[in-house]
Amino acid sequence: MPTRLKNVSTIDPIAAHKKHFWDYLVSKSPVLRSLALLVIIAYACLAFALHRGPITGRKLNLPDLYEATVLELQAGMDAGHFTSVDLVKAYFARIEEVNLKGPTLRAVIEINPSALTEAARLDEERKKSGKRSLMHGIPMLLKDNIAAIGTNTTAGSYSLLGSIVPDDAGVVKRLRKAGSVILGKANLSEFARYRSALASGWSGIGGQCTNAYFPNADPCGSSSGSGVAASIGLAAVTLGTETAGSITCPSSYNNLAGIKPTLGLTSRAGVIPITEHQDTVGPMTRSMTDAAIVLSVIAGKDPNDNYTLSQPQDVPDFTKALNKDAFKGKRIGVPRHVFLNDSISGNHPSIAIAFEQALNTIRELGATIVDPADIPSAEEIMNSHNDSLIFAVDFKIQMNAYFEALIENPSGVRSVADLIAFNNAHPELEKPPGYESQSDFYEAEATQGRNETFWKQLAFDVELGATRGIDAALKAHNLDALVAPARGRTLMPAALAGYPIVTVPLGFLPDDVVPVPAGPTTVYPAPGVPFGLSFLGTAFSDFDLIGFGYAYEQRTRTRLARRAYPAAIPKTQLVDVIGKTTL
Ligand SMILES: *[C@@H]1O[C@H](CO)[C@@H](O)[C@H](O)[C@H]1NC(C)=O
Ligand SMILES: *[C@@H]1O[C@H](CO)[C@@H](O)[C@H](O)[C@H]1NC(C)=O
Ligand SMILES: *[C@@H]1O[C@H](CO)[C@@H](O)[C@H](O)[C@H]1NC(C)=O
Ligand SMILES: *[C@@H]1O[C@H](CO)[C@@H](O)[C@H](O)[C@H]1NC(C)=O
Ligand SMILES: CC(=O)N[C@H]1CO[C@H](CO)[C@@H](O)[C@@H]1O
Ligand SMILES: CC(=O)N[C@H]1CO[C@H](CO)[C@@H](O)[C@@H]1O
Repeated sequence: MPTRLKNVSTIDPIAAHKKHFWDYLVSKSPVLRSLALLVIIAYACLAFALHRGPITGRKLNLPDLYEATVLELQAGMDAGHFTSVDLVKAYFARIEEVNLKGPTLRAVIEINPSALTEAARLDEERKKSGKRSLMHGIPMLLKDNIAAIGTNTTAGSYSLLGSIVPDDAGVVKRLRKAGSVILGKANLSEFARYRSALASGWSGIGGQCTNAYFPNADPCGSSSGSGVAASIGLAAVTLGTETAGSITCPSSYNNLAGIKPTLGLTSRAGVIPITEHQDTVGPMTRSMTDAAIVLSVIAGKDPNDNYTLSQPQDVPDFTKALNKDAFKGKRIGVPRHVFLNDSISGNHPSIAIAFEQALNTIRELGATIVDPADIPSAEEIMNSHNDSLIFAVDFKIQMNAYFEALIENPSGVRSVADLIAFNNAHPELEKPPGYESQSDFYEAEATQGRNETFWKQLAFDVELGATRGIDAALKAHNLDALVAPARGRTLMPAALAGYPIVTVPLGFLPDDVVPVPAGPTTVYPAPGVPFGLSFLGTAFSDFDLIGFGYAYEQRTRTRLARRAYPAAIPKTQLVDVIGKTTL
């Protein structure tokens, strides 16, 4: 069950207290007894009033923003208990509490200055003509590599600060049409970590984002801010992007439901690119239901991204996949070789223990577990770095085109070569101690376009990930999906193949884990940091994987088994903003 606002007081403890007090008084004088009775009645009335809220009982219906679901927020707005404006104010206040103050999570890189105006307009419209969709008035954060007119879109780099994009990203057009409110932009590993192997979650503009489950823990990347913001309710839902693990890993580390869709299901138009051969946009949310709602809005064809033309004729309503019986009669495989090997993944042993329990749960839910169901290309995938040439070549071509298409860029940067020079000229902004490297940019700049080697390697990658990878394992054992811990190499075959991954909470690292440095200021592993479970399937099996993620999530409800550390939990709730004219 979703958690509600904490009650100021509850009736039960008072009743217990009353009993002892009463016994004591009864043994004394009748006058005292009458007086005490009055006091008790008054106290009980007060407690009851505080508990139930004013006459209408309205406060009972206010969802706790730490966990609030899209459906709860819709119900509250439909019932008139609060507005989208209230939600925006509450989320702004929650961001203010923890982003640069207190635990300094640096999950949010920018607030959308028009969010309140957009929300007010959508509130008016709801009153007049009802809601456009389940996303109407729902405030969300976009990873800062997703263009939205009226906000900066920087990928975390000063080279793009103040740049004017030619248009909204394809997914943003769909979200606006559905009535979502763009609350702001989320911090990320700069350029979605195509710069160099810098600490996850760091960008020049946004600084070092950290996990809400342990002070200074690694949030994973590159959709770090989206992950941290969703994990503690700094927005209703968030969007991330994945090229190789950037939705899956931060969903895992931040206790979320994440969907990395099949390549071509969601448009990349207007998204700061790494490679069109792997980039995807997907939801990062606190529940599979929210993720399915968001994906249903953002999926679909876009003339500005021709990969979307390969998707099936009709995009399904992904909320129809939310079936607790999704595992019944299904065959789920375990790609044990390489992917369950801790000496390759570096996984803490507690992850494997939780994973074996998850297999039992999936069995109980009606699936046949095929174990092992190895991926034939597993070792080749582990040893191959073929994607680095694809990234380098595509980044140069696509990033140069992105810079060129900008209507304005105050930094003057118009190419990858300019970007390298900009970073070298502004080390105080882009090369603070511990974050100096831009080796990927140099590697990209040295490439000469999509030559014969490029096409060969690309074909080889698809073969590794798909034909001799995920599809081979599925076919050999007649499987519906594969399942493995999210952390480790699990994401690799899906990255190379352009195949979907659905990730849900699996567990938390134990309290006796000794924190180890993971960057200049971050640590991993660390006590209480979450880890996820990933379902993998073939192209456009997103619908089925959502069903599996949902059935597992509903049975286990792992997310609320542990909360963020106290200082990282914002205190502002809807009750603090409703009816207030100023914050
Ligand atoms: C972009 O960032 C600059 C610098 O912080 C700021 O002055 C400007 O208002 C921002 N633009 C938008 C559209 O928010
Ligand atoms: C998309 O269009 C580009 C040229 O504009 C072309 O090179 C590429 O092959 C097309 N991709 C698909 C999947 O149709
Ligand atoms: C796990 O990986 C290590 C390192 O590659 C290897 O030596 C070991 O045999 C593997 N273990 C299993 C059970 O495959
Ligand atoms: C293609 O480009 C890559 C990267 O620049 C280079 O390493 C490779 O040798 C080139 N292949 C051919 C056939 O020119
Ligand atoms: C909304 C917000 O808090 N934005 C901040 C993000 O982090 C940068 C760097 O610390 C600040 O300059 C922004 O104000
Ligand atoms: C450039 C590169 O790393 N190519 C490799 C691609 O993967 C195959 C199989 O692992 C290797 O044989 C190539 O050398």
